[in-house]
Amino acid sequence: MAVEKTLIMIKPDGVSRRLVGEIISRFEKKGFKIKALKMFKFTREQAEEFYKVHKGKPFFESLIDFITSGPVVAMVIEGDSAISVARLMIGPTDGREAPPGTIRGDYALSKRENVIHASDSPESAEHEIRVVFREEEILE
Ligand code: FUP
Repeated sequence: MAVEKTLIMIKPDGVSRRLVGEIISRFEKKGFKIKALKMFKFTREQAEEFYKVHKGKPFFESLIDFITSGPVVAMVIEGDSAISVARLMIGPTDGREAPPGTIRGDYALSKRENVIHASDSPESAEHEIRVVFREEEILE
């Protein structure tokens, strides 16, 4: 048992399709605590910092265009094994391959516009939380 924090982000397609309540509800019902929550629009600079591990990859520019195209909703959730459990809940990157029952499997039909992001490791969780939230915005 390890209590972890992870960064969840509903992407611009999820917000414009009005899936925010539905998606937050899934994480609450699973048993996670919400420790921070905000809606905002990424600047290009902030988005490039958030996704810096992908810099230089063929899809990088298109990913930055997409993630800065509208508001996102980000939250820090906390619970047992939060990082790996959240990854199971969102499903594989490509919505066409994500199994039904996962968030991408239920709501996405694209690899780029795939509704949601969740940190994939303790290192990325720490980095992503730091890019999006100030320390005082996260509850004890
Ligand atoms: P994931 O961790 O499942 O969000 O996926 P990755 O870290 O591999 O990729 C980050 C984001 O880049 C994905 F959510 C969508 C986008 N992407 C593409 O648009 N095309 C690709 O071929 C791979 C990723």
